[in-house]
Amino acid sequence: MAIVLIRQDGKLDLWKKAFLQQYPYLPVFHCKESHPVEEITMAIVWKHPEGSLTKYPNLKCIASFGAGVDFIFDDPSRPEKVAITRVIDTALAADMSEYVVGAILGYLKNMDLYCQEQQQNNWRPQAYSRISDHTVGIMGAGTLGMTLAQSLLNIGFKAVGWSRRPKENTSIKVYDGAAGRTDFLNRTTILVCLLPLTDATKGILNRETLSLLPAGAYLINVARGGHLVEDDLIPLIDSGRLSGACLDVFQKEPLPKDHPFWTHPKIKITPHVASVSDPASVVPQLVENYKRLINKEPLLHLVDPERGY
Ligand code: NDP
Ligand code: OXD
Repeated sequence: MAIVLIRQDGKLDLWKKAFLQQYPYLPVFHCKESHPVEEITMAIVWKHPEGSLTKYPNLKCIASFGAGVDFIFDDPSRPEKVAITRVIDTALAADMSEYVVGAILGYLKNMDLYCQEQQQNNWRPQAYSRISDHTVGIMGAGTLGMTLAQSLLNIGFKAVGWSRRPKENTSIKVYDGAAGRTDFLNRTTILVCLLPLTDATKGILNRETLSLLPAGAYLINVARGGHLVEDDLIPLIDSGRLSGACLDVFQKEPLPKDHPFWTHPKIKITPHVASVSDPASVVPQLVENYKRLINKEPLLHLVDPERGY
């Protein structure tokens, strides 16, 4: 039994080193070195090349390096009966909260505008808003969403959430399903998308749904680019329906150089860095699942293939 690491972002050596630092005798290979394909039982993947999983006849688990698994379902050649797992990690959740809280506070205090003004030596004070003026709506009240909810409550924000299934005993009100979506959006002045990308959530941030927000609401998308109908965003901002957006994820990444989002003054862009799996923090749970495979024990953080997350 052995592990193969598959990713294309130049971080293969870094991850392999992290595994071996913590588990020096682990049979872990990266996909660009010679490795025994018949022995591979676990493939740990991040945006792997389509078709790259087909060469492992004894694969038992496809593990995402991150929280999302949409790119695994997107590979039509993935062996369908193989278990899929994802990362659930307190550091990943804390990082996401820090990013979103930072983006929200920057928005309240016009920080982006002042960055632009500074480029032209302009001294032009603007009205700002306060934490008490806003209700943050967390679309996707799951692992990351509920951690964010707590961070927001800690600093005095009102927050609401939205999930697929009803939830009880939560720190914030969580609306659910299609029936709860309109009420959720009607109350939300800052919308944070933290949904998984599935058939049900693709394109969910569109002209119709975003128009259910109060006029002047702000959008933060830190989930996946496929949630946003990109052509709908700029007209909504230019008409004043939305006051702006902070986007960390895009339909095509890297965002093409000629994309209109780059130059829009009310769109803030970051390069898919809201929260990045930290090898030191995440390696133990990946190795725990490898040991569980060996011992034929139930895997942690299994993804439901029917739900797609
Ligand atoms: P979870 O699976 O823990 O939470 C997902 C939430 O979305 C759940 O509350 C779930 O509802 C809800 N949901 C799913 N489908 C629907 C639907 N059709 N309608 C309403 N609600 C729905 O995921 P995580 O919180 O761990 O991660 C969320 C996403 O964040 C990841 O899938 C990934 O795409 C993205 N991400 C982005 C990062 C970045 O750097 N930009 C970093 C890490 C993650 P229910 O509770 O009922 O199941
Ligand atoms: C993830 C991500 O899903 O980094 O973990 O986007």
